Amino acid sequence: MKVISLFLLFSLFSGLDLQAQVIEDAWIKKPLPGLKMTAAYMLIVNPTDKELVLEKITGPDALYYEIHTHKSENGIMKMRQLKSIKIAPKSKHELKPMGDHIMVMQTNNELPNKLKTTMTLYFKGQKPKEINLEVKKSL
Ligand SMILES: [Cu+2]
Repeated sequence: MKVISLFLLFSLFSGLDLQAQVIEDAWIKKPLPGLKMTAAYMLIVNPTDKELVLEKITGPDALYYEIHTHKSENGIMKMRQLKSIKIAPKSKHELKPMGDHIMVMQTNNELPNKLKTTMTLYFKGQKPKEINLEVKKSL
């Protein structure tokens, strides 16, 4: 019995440790009138000793979410889809306009009227993490 409770305690602790990533300043751009897509940005902080891998995003505002980056091709900035975003141990990764971002596709009609919304981030090997985002106009 003692062994089992110790084991439970240990898994509880390691579970907390795995959830140690921090999301700061998350926001989603209010879709422009008539447009059914937009993008979301945030700072992902990884204070742990292990690499963080963001693999998937879901949310209530759109049919699907993709991870994108911008790449210059012949002097023209183009968006490219990525399979994941890796955040090295003890480092930060900023999703920002003209950089890596979360593409929000086939948005619903409610999103432009919201002030706040949510998304669920799926990091490899971790429990899904729900985050809050501000809905705001482009800077
Ligand atoms: Cu994009």
